[in-house]
Amino acid sequence: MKTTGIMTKQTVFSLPLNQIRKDFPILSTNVHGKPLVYLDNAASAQKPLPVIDAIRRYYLTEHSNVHRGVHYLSERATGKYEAARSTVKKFLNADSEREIIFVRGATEAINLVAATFGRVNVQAGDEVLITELEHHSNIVPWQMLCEEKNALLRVAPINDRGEVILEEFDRLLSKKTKIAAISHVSNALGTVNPVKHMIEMAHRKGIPVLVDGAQAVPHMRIDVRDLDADFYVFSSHKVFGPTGIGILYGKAGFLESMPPYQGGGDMIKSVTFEKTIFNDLPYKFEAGTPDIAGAVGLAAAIDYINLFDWHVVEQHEQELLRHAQEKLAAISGLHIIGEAAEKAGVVSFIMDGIHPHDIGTILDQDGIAIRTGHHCAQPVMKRYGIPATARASFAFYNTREEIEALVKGVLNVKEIFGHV
Ligand code: 7TS
Repeated sequence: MKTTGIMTKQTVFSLPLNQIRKDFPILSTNVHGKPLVYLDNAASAQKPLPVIDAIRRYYLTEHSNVHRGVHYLSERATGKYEAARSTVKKFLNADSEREIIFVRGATEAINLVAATFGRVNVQAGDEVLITELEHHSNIVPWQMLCEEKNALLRVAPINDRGEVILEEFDRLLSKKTKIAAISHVSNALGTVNPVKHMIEMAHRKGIPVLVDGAQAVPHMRIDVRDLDADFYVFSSHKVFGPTGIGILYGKAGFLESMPPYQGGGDMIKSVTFEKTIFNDLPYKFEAGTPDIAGAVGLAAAIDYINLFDWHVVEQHEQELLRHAQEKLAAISGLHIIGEAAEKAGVVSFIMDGIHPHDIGTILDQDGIAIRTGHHCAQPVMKRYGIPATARASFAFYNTREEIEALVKGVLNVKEIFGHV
């Protein structure tokens, strides 16, 4: 199959959306006889042809196991896998490939840090600090750790707009805090946290910080050295790459001091029944055969998004967000949940007398895909006293016309429920 290669390096001031959308064939499909309007990008983004083709090409011509054989294909697969690591290293502006660990996704990355760094550093009476707007995957692993260790999980609250109250965050960073784990962008509200500032606050007290970047990486360029993040995690599938793979970035000093997460092949230097010598970074944390094709696909996704000028992407997404918020907020009986000054890619809303699931089901009949529910952020729902929201989430390939379709669809929902 030929890669379209439609996109070339962009130096334009607005996104060539028609061209871009051709790179994502699924966006041109019909759902229930209507053109698909895909606004569930926070759950998972769609994949451009260069990603699909890279995976296909890998299995057609390059596949074997990595780091094992002396033969041609094994060396080829190893080369591709390690080249993908270099691509990720450059993408995050990390210091070294040793700091880039391939994992299954953001969830596994956080579990890894909780189970290794946490197991060694958190003891009875210590504290772990998170915020009130975390996804369950940045709550539950820490809760499990704290229960096991008899430690305390502390939570920095948010205000009514959905912003972390920074004075509270600072106050809760105490002598007992062993790590702070904070999301960069909230999946339920779209709030962009001032993570650089929050990391500075923690570092002033000598506390390391893990940043959950699952919802940030698709919307902004990340520089882990500029942020000075100690750990930064994200999932490939939200950034236009394949499912089943993601990244744990960690500063080498921390990763070196941490015990392995899983034991098995590749993470060892030598094994006897008496003693195992663990491998060097990053392999110490990559037990077993990794998702090689996934790494190849993720690198292709990064190469693809690197074609764009990210100022232009951010401007376009902010314009979509502004437009959607303005139009939706004007509908009587509709309430936007999450009105932070800094937001990215997400509009969560509720409607008087209509359950979010009904909103989602009716929109689906119009070909419009949104997510409804608690978005794996039940504490956020609790904070607002609601069980669920309807959530539209955007990617750079979405258009103003799709926002219009959403607004029209929502007005139709109102009409069906007789709230005209
Ligand atoms: N952290 C945040 C902020 C997320 O939004 C998600 C997934 C995760 C972590 C977990 O990522 P995973 O790839 O390991 O599952 N968020 C969503 C969502 O908003 N809708 O579906 C998944």
